[in-house]
Amino acid sequence: MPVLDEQLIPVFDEVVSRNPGEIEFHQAVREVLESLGPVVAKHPEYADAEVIRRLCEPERQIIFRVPWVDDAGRVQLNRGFRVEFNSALGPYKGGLRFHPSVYLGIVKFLGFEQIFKNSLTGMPIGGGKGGSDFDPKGRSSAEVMRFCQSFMTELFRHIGEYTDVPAGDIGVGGREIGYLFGQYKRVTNRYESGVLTGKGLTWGGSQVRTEATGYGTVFFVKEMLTASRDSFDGKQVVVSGSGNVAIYAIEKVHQLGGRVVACSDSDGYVVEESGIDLDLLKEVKELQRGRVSDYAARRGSSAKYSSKGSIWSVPCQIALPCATQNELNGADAKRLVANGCQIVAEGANMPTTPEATALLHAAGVRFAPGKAANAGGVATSALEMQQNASRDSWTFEHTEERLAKTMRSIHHRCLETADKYGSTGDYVVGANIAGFTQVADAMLALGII
Ligand code: NDP
Ligand code: 2IT
Repeated sequence: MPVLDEQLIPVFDEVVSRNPGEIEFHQAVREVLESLGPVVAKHPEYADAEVIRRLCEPERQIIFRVPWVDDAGRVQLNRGFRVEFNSALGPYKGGLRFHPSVYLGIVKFLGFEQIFKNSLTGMPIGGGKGGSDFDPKGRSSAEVMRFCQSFMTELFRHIGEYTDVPAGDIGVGGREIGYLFGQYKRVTNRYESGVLTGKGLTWGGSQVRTEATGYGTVFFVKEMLTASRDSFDGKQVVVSGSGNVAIYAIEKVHQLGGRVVACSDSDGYVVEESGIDLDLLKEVKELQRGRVSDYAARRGSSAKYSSKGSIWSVPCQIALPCATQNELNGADAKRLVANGCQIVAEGANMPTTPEATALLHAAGVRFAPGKAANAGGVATSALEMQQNASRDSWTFEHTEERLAKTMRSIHHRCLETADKYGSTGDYVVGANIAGFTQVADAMLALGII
């Protein structure tokens, strides 16, 4: 495991003691701090102004009650969160996650990651994240609507196009953004398009936002392949998850000539040597809100479904974890290495455990961290904000080209920065340092706030 620079040990210890039990937040902070040794050595001004300690403390954390009534007339209760982490570069920006596992530690890890990711995009957006322990699974659309309306009835007072701009994440897609935007509009009496991103195309949304995270991850891998004079042509790819990020990662891999042979959900995974049938997967997941097992049943004997074991035992040259945090562990990394995997790129946020990351690194597998590889989603959200601000809308082609250009630029910045700080080819170091220095310099310029 990488070690922490001596100067940064007390900073990390303070994060652990001030945020007890928030293990995902500790993990995300540690992973960034591990890269910053050479930066603090070169730039004493950051320590003088306590930039890193301030960066690890959210600017504001909001926790609120979300009561709602289910279809049977019973009162239900959930907890809502919005962590406004850092606004040095722009209004807080980051998604909302609705999943039973959500608690403050998850929201803080995601908000912390978001600061550096948003900085890497080069767009004027700060970092934040929110969500709820609400479980949308098995709930009717009417229940989801009532939950979203209750959630926004409190959240509205904290957000705004110049303050904080939420979007989707796990469990929050176009349907939920619609209900949230509707309630925001109702309680504020303002058609403030720029307050949320991921909106529908007929009411202020941007082309390509739905596809952006998955497409962007694959564009990033394309840059990695191009750097070694290689391409997706004929490559076997495994994508975990089957939600928004996974579906559009699969689509772009197929468009670029690769073959995705497996995908998953939290119940199991499906393997299909001839390639996942994306039209059917979209129908099952997006239209019917079904499961990967339903997809497998519809495909018959060409697909093998398994509810046991790990998707990472499926041989591939490229692995794209696109489901959730810590879904790829040490044992999985060993399997990937043994099967000849060459590239792992994180479509999800922090899906690879620290042990797995270290094993992949030691084995020479090229590894793209989420804050670089999945930044295409939030970058396209920033393009949505631009279009809203100018009351304009761009074509699919133009927006996709902007996304591709952003991913090229992030890839370039990662490699250039890694090289400058003596870790040539290390995307983790490059992403962390490039993301950090831009925010840190802004924080220095803005004074002790
Ligand atoms: P979705 O809700 O659309 O899909 C999530 C997928 O991950 C589902 O297949 C789900 O399976 C699976 N999953 C979720 N939680 C778990 C779990 N605890 N164990 C196993 N599988 C799980 O979410 P997204 O596709 O939007 O998000 C996926 C990842 O990408 C997240 O890490 C998110 O933070 C990240 N991300 C998303 C962006 C976006 O724009 N949406 C942008 C950047 C990153 P099941 O249905 O069984 O729960
Ligand atoms: O993790 C992420 O970058 C997102 N969920 C998207 C955030 C956004 O504001 O588009």
